[in-house]
Amino acid sequence: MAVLRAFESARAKGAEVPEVVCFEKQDDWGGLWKYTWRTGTDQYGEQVHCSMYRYLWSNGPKEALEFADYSFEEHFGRPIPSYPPRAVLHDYIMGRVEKSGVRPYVRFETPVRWVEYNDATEKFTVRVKDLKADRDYSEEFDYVIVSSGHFSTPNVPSFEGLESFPGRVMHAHDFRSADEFAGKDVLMIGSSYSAEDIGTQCIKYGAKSVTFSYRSNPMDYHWPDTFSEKPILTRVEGTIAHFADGTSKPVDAIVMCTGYLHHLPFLPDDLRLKTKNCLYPGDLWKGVVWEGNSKLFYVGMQDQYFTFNMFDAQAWYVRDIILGRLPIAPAEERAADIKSWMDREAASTGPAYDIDFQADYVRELIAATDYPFLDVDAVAALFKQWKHDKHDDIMGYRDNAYRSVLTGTMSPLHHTKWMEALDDSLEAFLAQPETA
Ligand code: NA7
Repeated sequence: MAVLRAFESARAKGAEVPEVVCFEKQDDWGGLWKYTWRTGTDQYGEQVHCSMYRYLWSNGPKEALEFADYSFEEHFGRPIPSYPPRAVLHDYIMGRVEKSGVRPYVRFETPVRWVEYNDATEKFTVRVKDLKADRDYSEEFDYVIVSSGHFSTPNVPSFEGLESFPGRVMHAHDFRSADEFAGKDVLMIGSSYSAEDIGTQCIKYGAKSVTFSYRSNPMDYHWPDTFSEKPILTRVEGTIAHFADGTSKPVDAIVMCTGYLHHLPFLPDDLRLKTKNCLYPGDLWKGVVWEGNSKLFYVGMQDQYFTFNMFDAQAWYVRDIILGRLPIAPAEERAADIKSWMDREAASTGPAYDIDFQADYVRELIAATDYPFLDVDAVAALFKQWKHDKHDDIMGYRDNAYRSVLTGTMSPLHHTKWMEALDDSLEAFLAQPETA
């Protein structure tokens, strides 16, 4: 959507833009933000993209993800609180893209099956499947931009004894509703965003206890007594989970919050990005141009502090390369640039460092195009404040309010504390009195 918007913005300013086709597997746009109850495969046998769950509220302040050219205030007609539930963020994203009129460029229910580059014609052949018509077809393109996300295909490890565990075992990707865990002792494997969010949510909706099992480091928040952190799970015997420190605990269910794979089965080896979830995947100059073929681009493949606005910054950058407005640097320069970013990431000292790293990256991209001004430093400061607020109160940080870096407006407090706000609908959230 960011790429479509980027081209549309150039067109609106009088640029001649090429024909753009967007192939989308789902039946509507919204990517991960498009919720479905489905898990596993969909009605066509395709892998379900959605990793979202009911009751998901933004885990970062909305002021940090605002599009530079479309404020939340503009969309909702008034200031709204800082941590909206999924439906509200979805509405915001949709509002902006619907307004831009780019829907005709998207072929829905059309997953890409294979992409091939032909050296002789210097074109890509893209083979897709029209799911509704049950028909395969191919088309040729000068450029390909991979924007299929990387928080959709679950990374699912295994642990001894799971075969005979009597309770539910699932990955966060398939988690939909915390209600099923009410009254239960739940074990979360992992110590990142999914573990933290699904764990806190399970307690919010009545789980008896949540145990986190970490591979590298505990999260070390000030957890209420219903939570505990254990080192890695070593085995399961019946309902008893055993951990690396020799302790054990009976559990009713296990949720693997073990992250996602960059799964791009429609690309051959020489075009396929292979990376773990990190801030600067290798082989991508400026984080977007494929080193093996500079007519192939990737948008949004990084781990993210900056999200929507980083995708925009990348989309505008890619657009300008395609429009011939930005040059591709010579190979040696590109390699040195990639290396310097990767070295810098490797020297990370923690979240504040990583936030500054991504802020610098986004700033560099924005400076090269006509993307509207975004106060990247102010956004970085917000992220640091957010980290601080989480550290202070992991169960209550969503009750804070922040100032929009776009409009300067201070967000109102939500009418109900997050722990007590059990209805995550757009209507319930927006029932906010304007004077709150
Ligand atoms: P992340 O942020 O990629 O984190 C994955 C977590 O899973 C992390 O704590 C890993 O431990 C852990 N992990 C991965 N493999 C294993 C195995 N084999 N055993 C135990 N633990 C493992 O994914 P999330 O789903 O939490 O967040 C994804 C995005 O969602 C996030 O960026 C936000 O934008 C929202 P590690 O610390 O690497 O040892």
